[in-house]
Amino acid sequence: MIRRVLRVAAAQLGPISREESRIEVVKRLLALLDQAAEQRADLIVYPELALTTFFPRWYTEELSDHDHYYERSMPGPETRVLFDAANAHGIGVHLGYAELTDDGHRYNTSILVDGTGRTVGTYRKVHIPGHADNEPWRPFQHLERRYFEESNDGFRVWRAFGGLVGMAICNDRRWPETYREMGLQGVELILIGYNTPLHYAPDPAQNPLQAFHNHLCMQAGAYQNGTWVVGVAKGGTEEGVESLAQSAIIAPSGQIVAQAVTTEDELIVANCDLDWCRHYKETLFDFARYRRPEMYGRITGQKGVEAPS
Ligand code: CDT
Repeated sequence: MIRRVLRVAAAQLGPISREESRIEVVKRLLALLDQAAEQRADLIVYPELALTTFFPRWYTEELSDHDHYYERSMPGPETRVLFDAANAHGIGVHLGYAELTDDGHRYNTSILVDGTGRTVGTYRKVHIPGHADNEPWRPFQHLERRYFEESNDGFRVWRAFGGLVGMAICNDRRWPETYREMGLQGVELILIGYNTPLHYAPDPAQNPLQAFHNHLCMQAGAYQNGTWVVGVAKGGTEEGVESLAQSAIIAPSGQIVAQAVTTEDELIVANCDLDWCRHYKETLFDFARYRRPEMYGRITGQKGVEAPS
């Protein structure tokens, strides 16, 4: 039997400063792409909001004051060179960016393009963390709820790279529903970019656990759905804010098979055998045999906690 082995490169980024131009950032992405080509990767996975600094940390009265951080098309004028270069190498690309639509909607988005240059799909972040109003008491803000809408597109899975591929973005990775929605579509590879500050203002007791929680949720999501998960950070100290690195490629067993060791631009590569997923999907997590959806009504029927009286 021919095994479906996809060679995946997770392209972690170090910080992007406020002054850095798109063209300068794309040069960094191209350098990582060159490494991915040298290592014969089939797919390169860049993180969330990979083209700019993490601008939701700054409050502006007018949303439009941050418009220069958004892309109006993808590929766009400054990013086309990246997709052309990837296509020349026959490498697929996953890239996170801020999307501003023609009719004025703002999404935290990722695109997946295959090795022939075909757009497989786009994903718009479902779980938008942080806050929408100015909260100057914080050492830095997390205004994603001001600058991005919650997407209602849901979690799709696409046939690509010889398998079944889905996407999620950063905070999505903390929610089991994210993985299960895709698990129920047979997903074999989930691509996730993240920007995770080490300081969590609402409960700093969580600060030392950031790295643990990052891997905990992605490893659990991989194992419980029998899928590969690729988590890719923009880490390091960006505009004074320290963010988690530790990008990881996780097998359907839940084991980490490759992990970044720096907080800078760094490529890690792993051979992802998509047929390994069957070991879990056809045994312990044989959904059709063992799941009890009739017992899980609250999961979709209820939003917040309703404690018994
Ligand atoms: N980018 C993103 O979603 N970051 C959040 C930070 C915590 S909420 C302030 C995360 O879940 O990692």
